Amino acid sequence: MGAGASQADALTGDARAAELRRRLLKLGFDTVRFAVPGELPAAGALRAWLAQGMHADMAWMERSADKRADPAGVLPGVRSVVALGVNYSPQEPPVPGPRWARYAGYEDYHDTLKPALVAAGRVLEALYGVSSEDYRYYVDAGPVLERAWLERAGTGFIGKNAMLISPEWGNWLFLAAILTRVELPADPPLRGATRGIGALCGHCDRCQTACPTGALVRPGVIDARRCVSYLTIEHRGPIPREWRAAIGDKIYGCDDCAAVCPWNRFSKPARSPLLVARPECLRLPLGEILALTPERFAEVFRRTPVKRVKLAGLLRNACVVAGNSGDGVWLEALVKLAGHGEPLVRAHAVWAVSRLVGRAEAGALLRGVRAVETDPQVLAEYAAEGLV
Ligand code: B12
Repeated sequence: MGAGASQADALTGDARAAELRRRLLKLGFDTVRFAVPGELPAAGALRAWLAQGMHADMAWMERSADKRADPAGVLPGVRSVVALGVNYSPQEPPVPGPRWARYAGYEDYHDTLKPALVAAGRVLEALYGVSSEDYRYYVDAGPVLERAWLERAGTGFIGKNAMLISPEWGNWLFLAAILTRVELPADPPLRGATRGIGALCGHCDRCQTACPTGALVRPGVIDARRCVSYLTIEHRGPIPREWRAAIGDKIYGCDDCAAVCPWNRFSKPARSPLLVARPECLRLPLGEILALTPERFAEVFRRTPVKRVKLAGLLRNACVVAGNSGDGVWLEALVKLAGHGEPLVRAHAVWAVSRLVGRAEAGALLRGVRAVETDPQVLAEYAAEGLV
């Protein structure tokens, strides 16, 4: 660690940490707390989770497991974790139409939080006389068990829904962490939080009951292979047929296990300047989504997290939602999508048409596109629907 003269040489340890907290809050984080690294129970849970294949196709979770389990593997000599959260509880009630994960109503938090993390690093440098070598910041994408660190720092506790739940903000916090070689005074964990997963949930198990696919296989443990969030966002290929009906009207991500949590009664409307609301994306009617062109997709979802699934992924999800709607009004658009350029979209459109009208009518509606279909994945979908 560099011994450069710091801006706050006059401040003693605790006063300097208080000044750090004050400046980070001023940057737009809603909660700023400190933890001391050490063995995390979650590290063992992570290994068991990976060993059971619950990470689905997220192979990067395996590759980064050692670092996630031990932050010293990320930053040798790490002495503190700065645990940060940004409240994103939306001010507007959800609109009718396809359902989106709430975080999709903001510009991508990875991008909008990053400048504040850069600035936070500068604050550390100024207050402690360290260099940029002495810290690493992450939001979501780094090899860091963010929930576990925020639990250790006392921001909240890990609930039966696996979420970091804050008594002050409920479930709606984006998390970020700074690992640093600076020694900071640790904040205490919440009373009772460390007694184990869901210790502060009591007898409540609304999240486990609410999960449409039974993905919360044990309290605090998500099997990503059946989590709607994974299936509609992270997963690239066709959505396994067994889960499509349960996805219902969810077009991107799922908040069910978080939304039913009684601790949300403490949530407050988001007001951080680090969030850029984009509620208009969430108001797009299903008919417009089914008809999206690459240009329109890029325009509407520019800078939002939705760009991650790309147009084909969103159309795939939209077909599932339309198929589950029970509403024949979408048939025309779906038949058109059964002739789309992407096999992924064609396959889901075939499923949706068949689900809406049954085998005989679907066969008639799809006859034209079926006659020219050559892709094995799409042909398999026709076969599975008995439309050979
Ligand atoms: C991979 C990932 C996913 C995967 C897998 C989910 C999962 N549970 O791991 C998928 C794609 C399914 C997913 C979904 C979602 N995610 Co996500 N995801 C991540 C990511 C990148 C890594 C998580 C990870 O390490 N998983 C491995 C498992 C083992 O860890 P875990 O569930 O997080 O952790 C807990 C258990 O192991 C448990 N645990 C701890 N000790 C013990 C001990 C025992 C004995 C047991 C049994 C368990 C246990 O606590 C561990 C953490 O401390 C993090 C960002 C990050 N870098 O941390 C975001 C993150 C966890 N996701 C986030 C969000 C918002 C979501 C969604 C709500 C998005 C949406 N609306 O669709 C859903 C919610 C699903 C859920 N209830 O977990 C937020 C959570 C915010 C919060 N307040 O908790 C994070 C922190 C991103 C961020 N920076 O804000 N996610």
